[in-house]
Amino acid sequence: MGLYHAIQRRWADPEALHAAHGVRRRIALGGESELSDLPPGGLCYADLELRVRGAAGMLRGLGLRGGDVVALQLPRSLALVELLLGALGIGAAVLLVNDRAAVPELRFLVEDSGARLAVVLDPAAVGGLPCRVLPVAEVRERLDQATVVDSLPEPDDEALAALMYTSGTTGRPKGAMLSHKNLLATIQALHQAWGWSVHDHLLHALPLHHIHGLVVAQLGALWAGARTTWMSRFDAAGALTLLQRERCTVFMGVPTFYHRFLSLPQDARFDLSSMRLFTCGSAPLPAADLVAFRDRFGHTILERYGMTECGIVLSNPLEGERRPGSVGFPLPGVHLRIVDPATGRRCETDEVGEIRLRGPSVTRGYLGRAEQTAEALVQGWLHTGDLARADADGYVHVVGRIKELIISGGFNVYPGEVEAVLQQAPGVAEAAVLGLPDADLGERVVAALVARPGRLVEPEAVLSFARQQLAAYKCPREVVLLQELPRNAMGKVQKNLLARDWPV
Ligand code: MCA
Ligand code: AMP
Repeated sequence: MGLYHAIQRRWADPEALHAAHGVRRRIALGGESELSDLPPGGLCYADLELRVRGAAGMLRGLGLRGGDVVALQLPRSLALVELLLGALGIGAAVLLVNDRAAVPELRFLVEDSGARLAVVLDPAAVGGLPCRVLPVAEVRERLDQATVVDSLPEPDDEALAALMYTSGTTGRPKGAMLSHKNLLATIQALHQAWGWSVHDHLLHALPLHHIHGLVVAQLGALWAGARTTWMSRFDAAGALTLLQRERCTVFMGVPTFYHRFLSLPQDARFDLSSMRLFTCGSAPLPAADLVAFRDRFGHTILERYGMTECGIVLSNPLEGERRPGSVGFPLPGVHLRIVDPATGRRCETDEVGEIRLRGPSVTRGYLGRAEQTAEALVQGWLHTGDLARADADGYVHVVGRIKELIISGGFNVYPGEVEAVLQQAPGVAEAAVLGLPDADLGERVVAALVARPGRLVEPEAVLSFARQQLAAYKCPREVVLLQELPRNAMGKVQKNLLARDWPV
């Protein structure tokens, strides 16, 4: 079953859509498009389908075929959704790129993925790479002139649908290969678990280039035949105003969103009576924030857990207790083990171990990275690198990570990737990057640097160098200069000491 085909069949399914509103009139997408390409009243499902078939025609016209990869670096826009679904419709796979990625990051992704076509903001950024390039500035016109494709043979459900890049301890991001089946498994499981329906109205403020914003939120809503209202950039007061004004029913966020809701002045009041579901994930939601949000806004946030490599796999229940500090239970079809990472022994109740998973949503591996695939996937079990315990009632509590990962505002930052860049900055000999607790972002990125002998290191110069190479959210917010980094007897940098004594 192809992902687009499966979604499209649901739009045409009278049970799902027609009965409630009539498919020709049901609004799929509305709100703010950064390319201003949404009609003022929003776009209905029937028009979206026509446009997707147009995008499929355009992509075929550019020589794209089933099995090819298309890189999409577009801001939030109808064009992005058309190209995404159009690519899936012809059996091509998509690679979504942050519209604020630095040039070297974009080049790496386009090259590593072997993309045949790259739709990018600045064509010069991918100059010299062996792929066709289409500037975002030309996309709208091309899509509008495209010939609509009548027949789209359905791709196999094991075919590659998306390459989602996540980094690793060694620095370079690696592309998790997600099939149509993998993505559908997450969408269908959440559809049931969260009670999505055609009557839902989602306020969407997450970036569209991650599983959370793309699959869980956007494709989840389209699968349900629900309405989506887009917000270009998240702001707390603006989001709550929209929830109230648009009478939305569903909102999905990272913990930073909720922290910012709670930071609004106490006298800021919003009518959230239309809402039926607030979900949270991508990083741990402090239990106190769940409780404070419930007290202040009258809704209990539903926290869930996921990972690019497997989509969403654990969730608190829609009905029943949503336990603060917990990510709930495995979704149907997901097999969970919490094990001692050293021995593989299954942990007892309340004993902390690594989360290991298998199920239909789990990736088959990383593109062209056999070794890293073998490390992450052992006999079909995904080793997540996250530490958790299951309590006596089976609720899973994520308590930490084995993997070296910083989650800042819901975005993953891999210290190794940032260190590799900082070590090339003027005058820098060594760099240690770590995450410190941060009320707003959960964790913030900071760096300790050691200068080359006889060289002066200017933190400002280092940061401006880093900004050329890395998206801004990965760049350290604080930098300190040290004579040497604290190391243990094995020579390993003791980041725990740096964190404990910060600012060292
Ligand atoms: C923006 N900036 C950040 C971050 N975001 N710095 C550190 N950490 C961040 N997360 C920087 C910008 O580069 C900019 O820097 C300055 O902050 C202000 O930019 P602005 O856009 O105004 O930022 P913001 O509004 O404060 O953004 C915070 C945010 C955003 C809205 C929380 O980070 C966000 O949308 N996060 C969601 C991440 C997400 O969707 N993750 C899901 C992946 P300067 O001014 O210096 O240029 S995880 C996933 O998919 C798995 C499966 C899962 O479980 O969900
Ligand atoms: P990503 O690789 O961007 O998909 O991020 C996946 C990681 O986000 C997981 O391995 C966890 O470390 C973290 N994560 C996602 N959801 C939660 C959550 N609810 N609580 C704690 N950590 C989470």
